Amino acid sequence: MAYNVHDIRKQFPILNQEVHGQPLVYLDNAATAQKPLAVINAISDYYLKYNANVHRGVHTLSQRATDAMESVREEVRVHINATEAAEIIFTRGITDSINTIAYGMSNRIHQGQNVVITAMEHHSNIVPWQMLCERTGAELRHIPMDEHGELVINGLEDIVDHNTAIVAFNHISNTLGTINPVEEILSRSREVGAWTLVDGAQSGPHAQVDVQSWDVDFFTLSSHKMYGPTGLGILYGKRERLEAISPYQGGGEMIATVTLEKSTYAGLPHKFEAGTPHVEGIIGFGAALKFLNEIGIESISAHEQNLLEYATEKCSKIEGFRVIGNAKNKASVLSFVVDGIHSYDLGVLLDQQGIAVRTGQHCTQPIMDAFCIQGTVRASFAMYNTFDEIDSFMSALSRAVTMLR
Ligand code: 7TS
Repeated sequence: MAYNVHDIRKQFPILNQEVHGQPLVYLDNAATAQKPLAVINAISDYYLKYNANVHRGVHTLSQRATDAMESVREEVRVHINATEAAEIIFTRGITDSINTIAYGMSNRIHQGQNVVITAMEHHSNIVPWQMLCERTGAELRHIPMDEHGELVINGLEDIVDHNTAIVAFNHISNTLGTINPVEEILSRSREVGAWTLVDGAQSGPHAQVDVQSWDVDFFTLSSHKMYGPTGLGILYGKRERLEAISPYQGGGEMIATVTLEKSTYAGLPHKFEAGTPHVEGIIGFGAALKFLNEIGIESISAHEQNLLEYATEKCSKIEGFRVIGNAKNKASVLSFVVDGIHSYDLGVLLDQQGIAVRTGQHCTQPIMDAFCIQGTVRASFAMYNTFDEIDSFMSALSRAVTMLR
């Protein structure tokens, strides 16, 4: 079936509005994507018909809420091809997922070992590992990148060695759009027996991932970047890995027995899900996943690639325009600077013309340092963006540049 962006847009009522008297052009999708009616309706249906706490009530509404939530766990399992639903943990987001693993590994790692990340991680995949290294005396290493924003993996054998406890890296960079060579990095990590974690924050809406074919230990997704609700992350972990680490939050529902002196933990997935979960979020995410899969991630990604190529070519006509991140293998993120103009000023003038972009460091300060810049303007595309919107963005950008020069 042909990709029909106009039909898709009808599912996102928020897009149909004016900002500062101009039609909204939403190009901040790498920060968070808009939500289709299917997600909004699923959440409202839950609150209108079966709101209840889960896993605790004998009553009908609680059963319905529990069934709805657990069926999403199974849908996620199918989506990423995990072996069993118990390997799918609901967290608060990517940040929470990574902290869960970094904290959980505290008593498995010691001085003399190392943790490997890359030069292009989001702060949420840097700081938790720095904290782990501070606690344990382990060394933090990184895989460097070149001037195109591609990882330099020819020195991988020296960086990932027999003392590497875990290698944690993103599939797609939120700032550069680079699609990283996941399989090469995983393969080297396996060779030395290191654990692996892939941050799929930016790949969730753009790429289909099969965790078994990757043979990755941990993989994490963010609901709100996949057209689902905020406050929900997915943490996949191989059973034997999840069983080997400790939970970092204690509380209700994650226990088997509790006395005033001592507690024992529940099995997977509950061991990592202390407290009342984000039931509405999980139900909304189930609807988002269904919506995404009905359109098809491959079709969406092909559409976004066309938008990226079109926008990149158009932008190059603006004097002083420089793309930050021109990897050969790149997703639909266009980060750029315009010489002599602060990214924040461009962002404000774009907003005045109805264009929503993100400006600044994008929680990736080390990338800014590597490119010797203070920040970028970032336009990131989603399934509902159109070529006409790119034209509006380009006209608005030209106008902003003229005003600021
Ligand atoms: N990892 C990557 C690659 C990300 O892009 C983000 C969020 C995170 C981790 C953190 O996800 P969270 O859901 O826990 O916040 N990235 C962005 C962004 O690029 N603009 O706003 C949030």
